[in-house]
Amino acid sequence: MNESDLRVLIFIPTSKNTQLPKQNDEKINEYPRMSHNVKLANVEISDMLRKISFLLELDNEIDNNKTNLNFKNRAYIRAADQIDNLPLSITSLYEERGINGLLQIPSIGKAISSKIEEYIKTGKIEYYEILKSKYPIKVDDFVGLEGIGPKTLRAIIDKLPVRSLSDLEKAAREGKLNGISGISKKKEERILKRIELHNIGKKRHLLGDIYPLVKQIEKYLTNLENVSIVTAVGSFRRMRETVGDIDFLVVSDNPDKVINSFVNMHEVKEIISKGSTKAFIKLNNGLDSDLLVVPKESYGAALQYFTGSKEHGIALRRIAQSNALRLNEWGLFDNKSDQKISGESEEQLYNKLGLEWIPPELRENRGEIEIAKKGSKEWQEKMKGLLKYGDIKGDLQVHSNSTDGKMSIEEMAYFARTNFDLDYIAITDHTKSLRIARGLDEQQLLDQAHKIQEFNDSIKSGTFFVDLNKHDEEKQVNRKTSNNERIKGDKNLGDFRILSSAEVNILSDGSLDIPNNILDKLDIVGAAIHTNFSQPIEVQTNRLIKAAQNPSVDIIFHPTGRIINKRDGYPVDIPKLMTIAKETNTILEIDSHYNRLDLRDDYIRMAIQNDVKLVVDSDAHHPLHYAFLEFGIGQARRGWAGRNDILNTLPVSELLKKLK
Ligand code: DGT
Ligand code: CA
Ligand code: CA
Ligand code: ZN
Repeated sequence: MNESDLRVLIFIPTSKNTQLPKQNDEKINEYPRMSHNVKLANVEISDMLRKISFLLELDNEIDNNKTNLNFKNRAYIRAADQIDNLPLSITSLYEERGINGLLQIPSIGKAISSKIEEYIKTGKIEYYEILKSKYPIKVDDFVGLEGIGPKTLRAIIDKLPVRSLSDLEKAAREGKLNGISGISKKKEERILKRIELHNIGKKRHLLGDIYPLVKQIEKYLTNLENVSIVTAVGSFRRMRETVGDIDFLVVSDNPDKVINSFVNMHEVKEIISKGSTKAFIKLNNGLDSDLLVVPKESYGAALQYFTGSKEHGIALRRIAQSNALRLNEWGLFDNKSDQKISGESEEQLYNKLGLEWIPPELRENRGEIEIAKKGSKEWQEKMKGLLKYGDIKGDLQVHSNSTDGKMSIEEMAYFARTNFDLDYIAITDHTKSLRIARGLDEQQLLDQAHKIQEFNDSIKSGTFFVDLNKHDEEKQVNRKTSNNERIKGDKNLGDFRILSSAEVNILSDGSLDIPNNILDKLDIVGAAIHTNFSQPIEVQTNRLIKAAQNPSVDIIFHPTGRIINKRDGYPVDIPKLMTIAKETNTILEIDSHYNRLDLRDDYIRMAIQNDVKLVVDSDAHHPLHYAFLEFGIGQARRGWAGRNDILNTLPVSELLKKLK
């Protein structure tokens, strides 16, 4: 994808609370336009590609031309990974730009784009149907099931009548897998454990997976006649890392019409129920969705009720009760007179209950209600200092195409500056022991640091962004949307800084794969565990402690190594890690990639209570991924993080002073 295309496509999620991320150019940041209906979600498309890859691999076992097939199924996985990481709607992209739009997505070539086109147009892919007809299994059940790949499954289905996940679970419980193609008793147990984890995971969707779809539906509802306000509420508004179902609240004086439009969206698979003010549907991607339509005078009460959490709501009701009031989704009522005393404004509703307004991310009944007493100085201070969505000034985990990133350092810098308004980024390519990512060795790291120094010089002298922009301008001649004005008008371009850095690999014994004398030549150093996950908790904790005690290590990246719904991460003694981090002045990262969100919210809170410093990074492998910062900030807020707790809210010079 080239820069000019990217700039038009790029999408920054809009904040639900307080400050919007700084958005200067409506055109660029606008969510891709939606037609009259909501269509295929990105996850549906990527799921389909994964299913094709899975079946190809099942088939692979008997195919002679193995190399070719391996190449092919990996191409589908790569395409699916890209799609999962794109914070913009593929269907909208296709509607706006046709097959050429699809071809701009990295890792999507002719063959795959035409299959995506077929899927969008017809809801089917012939190629998949043919593959599927060869195997009588429920493909959906097995794709993405960690630990039981196509190869194992093929061995199983050739021997046993296993067709679905529950068949497999049953066979594992009965000990029937043991013995098939090298499946040990231990592996059988592991398979069973994986199935259990998978069953839990299936029910909840990753926030980042559904984010674009939710925004799309929000927009669709907003554009309806008779609709004045639309808010996506529930766990989505609270920025929970996973979402069970998605709840929409709409203000309208014509609920019938809104409900009919809602249940008739193209994206709807099934109408579960439909009343005069509520509807409940199932979407094509398996996500359930609730809609509540209220009149304006009930908006605040409904917003409060429907945002939850349930526990927070129950606590508020108790407060209401003890004051002879009654709280429900229509308003706050006086028991005696039956008069409504609040309803339209959420803030007023909190006030009438003797509380200050509480940001949605904090509404989990984890102590917020006790502190948020009306007029409480402690609360007011906390809220004034609470991390906001525009507060992150620099991104300290950014990958370039020197390793597994998709774009050059220059491009990553350019988009960080022009589209995300960041003041600095650290280039944190992987190091040599991480072979799958073609990690850098000592010399390559030093060369990269040298190159970065030169970039910084040209940023200072004012040539860096100008050259990039010129290059971009040439490509844009025929394009209607040009945002050169804004870039020219931006006085601060020369203030940008690229930090030399690395994501150094922590080895099994806690040592690093790059010596300190090299690391000390970099501006900032992050370290992370990527290998050897299955060691006992003491071993893993000691690895991290040793890394933290290393004077060259500034940050521990994604400290627990989890992938939400996929793997738990390695076991870590978190309180101990916190203590050591504090003692050694080591920063812990909040990795914003929505499948990591690591540290998670409750650990963030724990870190803050222990005075451990944190940073919020995107872990970008592509400029679009800077948008993920939103999710990391959301988790930080859920952990009650203040600006002061998050070091990359500081200007770069001050940040560097805070390092070891
Ligand atoms: P989810 O969907 O599991 O990610 O979590 P939520 O919080 O979105 O929960 P959901 O969709 O079941 O309900 C949306 C909100 O509606 C919830 O956050 C609070 C409110 N709510 C639902 N059920 C109850 C209830 O039984 N009592 C009270 N007080 N509120 C409820
Ligand atoms: Ca929900
Ligand atoms: Ca719900
Ligand atoms: Zn990493």
